[in-house]
Amino acid sequence: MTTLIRNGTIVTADLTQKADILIEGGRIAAIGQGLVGDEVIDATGCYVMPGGIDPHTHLEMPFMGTYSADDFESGTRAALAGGTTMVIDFALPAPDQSLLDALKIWDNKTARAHCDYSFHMAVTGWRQQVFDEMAEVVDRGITSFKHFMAYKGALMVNDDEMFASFRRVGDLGGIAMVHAENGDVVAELSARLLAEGNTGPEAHAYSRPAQVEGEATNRAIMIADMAGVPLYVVHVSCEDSHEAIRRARQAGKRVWGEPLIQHLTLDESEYQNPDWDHAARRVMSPPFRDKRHQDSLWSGLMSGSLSCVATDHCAFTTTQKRTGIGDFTKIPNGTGGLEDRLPLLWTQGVGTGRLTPNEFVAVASTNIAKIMGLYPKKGAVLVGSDADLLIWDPEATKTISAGTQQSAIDYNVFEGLSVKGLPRVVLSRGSVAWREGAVETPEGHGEFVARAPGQPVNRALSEWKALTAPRPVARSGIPQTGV
Ligand code: DUC
Ligand code: ZN
Ligand code: ZN
Ligand code: ZN
Repeated sequence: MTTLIRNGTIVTADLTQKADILIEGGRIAAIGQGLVGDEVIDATGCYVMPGGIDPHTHLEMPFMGTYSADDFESGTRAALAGGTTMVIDFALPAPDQSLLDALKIWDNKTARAHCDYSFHMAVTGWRQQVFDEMAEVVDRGITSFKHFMAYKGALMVNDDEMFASFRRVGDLGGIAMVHAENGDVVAELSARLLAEGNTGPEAHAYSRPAQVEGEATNRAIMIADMAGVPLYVVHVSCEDSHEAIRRARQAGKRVWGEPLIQHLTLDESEYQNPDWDHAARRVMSPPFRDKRHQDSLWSGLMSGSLSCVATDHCAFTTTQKRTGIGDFTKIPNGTGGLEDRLPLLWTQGVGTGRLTPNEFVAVASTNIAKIMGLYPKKGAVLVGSDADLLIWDPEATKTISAGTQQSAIDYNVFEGLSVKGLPRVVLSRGSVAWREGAVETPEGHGEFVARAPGQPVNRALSEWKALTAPRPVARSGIPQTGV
């Protein structure tokens, strides 16, 4: 049984061409003219692109006394409805928990996934067991390790822990990831705001100014450089952080930045809305910023200093958000976006001329696949690649609304925004996964995708060489210190 996608224009990160695609056994078998297949999907008037990859989701995540409301069933259903054919979620051990035990728990969450998935592993505490287990985690195809520089007293790691973990990740050929906010300063500002009687959701934004993100991003970059590890900075929301990433990249460091569709679309005025629910539903970390920061993120995507667009999809219902009434620090942090990422990015990026269709594919899929070790299985339209494909109608429109979304929550932070550019048909490993408003892949169709580590990189740091070089020995035979 073969499937033929006919009459479309294939758009990849580096090429636009009119050609048909033949699919067999879940993979792309041929690309060309005059191909013949059993089942034919007509893509007239559409672009055919690699499926979106969301490198940053939190499905059924235990967080701030509750669980995020979308699980791997509703989350992957939302993903497919918006053209995303793979998500990378976070296995999140408690600070004293075994990484492998946490992985077992996250594996068990995925039984009903509608699309493929992978994991990053979070490092929330540092000890010998964690060091030892990291090798096994890499052997199981999880090659990226996330570190929280915020959430003091819960998930946060200190610099000594981060440095040790980064070195281990580097030695294993993995990628270090950071949530870059200065957790000590956030905790201090939060306590002060509460003491002054600022309990509402707008204080959440005041407690996490752009400087806490800029400082932490700079610090993580320097620590990664000393540790000899590539660094991926999640949810870059401001110029302060983007500037640090730009500078690092210019200096030849392997650092990547990931803005979210939320920060590219919404701004801090959302927190001034007099409706408590409206503002609290938009509480996430980092918070939304002003237009200057938004412009910086768009320019980063356009120039290549920022590499990927994600969602950090971590959805909470209004009831869950209301546990923070009277204390903004108890509002579960997080927003949704899985279903809306690609249509919004297309509308605001390609629709405005800020991104070409090829650049859209790069930041929504291909760059992510390359950085995360998935390419060319994912993120590509090549013979042999998984047939995770979008038949994208650039003329289709809709108004985003909670009433028609797949997500399990009762609102949508993008409510009322119009988009132009939507998936008409979505394929997951050759199976129709979304067509005419319905998800078609069965629950359990989604498979874990193992990733291979890369070569250890970033070893050119001259200071590091000096630190590790044999130390000169004094005449007494005692090694000199302090060199
Ligand atoms: N930020 C959020 O808003 N939610 C989940 C975790 C995070 O870092
Ligand atoms: Zn985060
Ligand atoms: Zn996150
Ligand atoms: Zn389902």
